[in-house]
Amino acid sequence: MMFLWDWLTAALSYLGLYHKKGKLVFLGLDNAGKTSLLNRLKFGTMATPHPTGQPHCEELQIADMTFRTHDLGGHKQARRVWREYLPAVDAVVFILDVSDPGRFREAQKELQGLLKDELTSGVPLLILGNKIDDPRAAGEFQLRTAFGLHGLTTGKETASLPEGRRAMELFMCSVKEKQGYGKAFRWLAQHF
Ligand SMILES: Nc1nc2c(ncn2[C@@H]2O[C@H](COP(=O)(O)OP(=O)(O)O)[C@@H](O)[C@H]2O)c(=O)[nH]1
Ligand SMILES: [Mg+2]
Repeated sequence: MMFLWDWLTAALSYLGLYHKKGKLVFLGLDNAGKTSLLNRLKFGTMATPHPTGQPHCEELQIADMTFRTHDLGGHKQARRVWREYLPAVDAVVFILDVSDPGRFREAQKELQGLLKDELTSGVPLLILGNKIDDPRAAGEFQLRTAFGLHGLTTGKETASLPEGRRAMELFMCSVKEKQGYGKAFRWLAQHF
């Protein structure tokens, strides 16, 4: 038990979430890497997170932090489900598969919908460009262009935000190679 607790504490500390309380939701198209990321948070294992009874939704709780995933795109039903959960979230993580430019348009549509959503208009938004280990991966600048992020993001280093702006930033990562998301979550943790 002690060992497990140490693991939990270490994992949350790494992400800047130790002693934090809140609900995070991971959104993105299917295949973006949401389930893989959730599993990584669960001590880097491939253990299966808690099924929620919804086919495209999973939940993981560590101490006072709750992490939840929802697949976007396609199904209207799925959209209703995550919107019902959204009013209660403290931060949103939007995950993109950077190795699949064929789905950038579809992903961008979902991101636009999210950016326009009044339910989460003030909530910090972390955009993760996942799968940078893949040889086909788009670069960060290319991704910012494809997703219209130039001038929208608020800075990787700054904790203080311009008046009235929501915290928003893009970080590149590889869940597979355990790269990039630690820094990204530490950025996010400053903002809720
Ligand atoms: N190359 C690579 N593949 C990844 C990475 N993260 C996830 N995957 C793979 O992408 C596929 C979809 O991942 P999954 O977590 O199920 O995506 P979800 O549908 O968003 O939950 C799986 O085959 C993963 O192994 C990554 O960082 N790099
Ligand atoms: Mg999944």
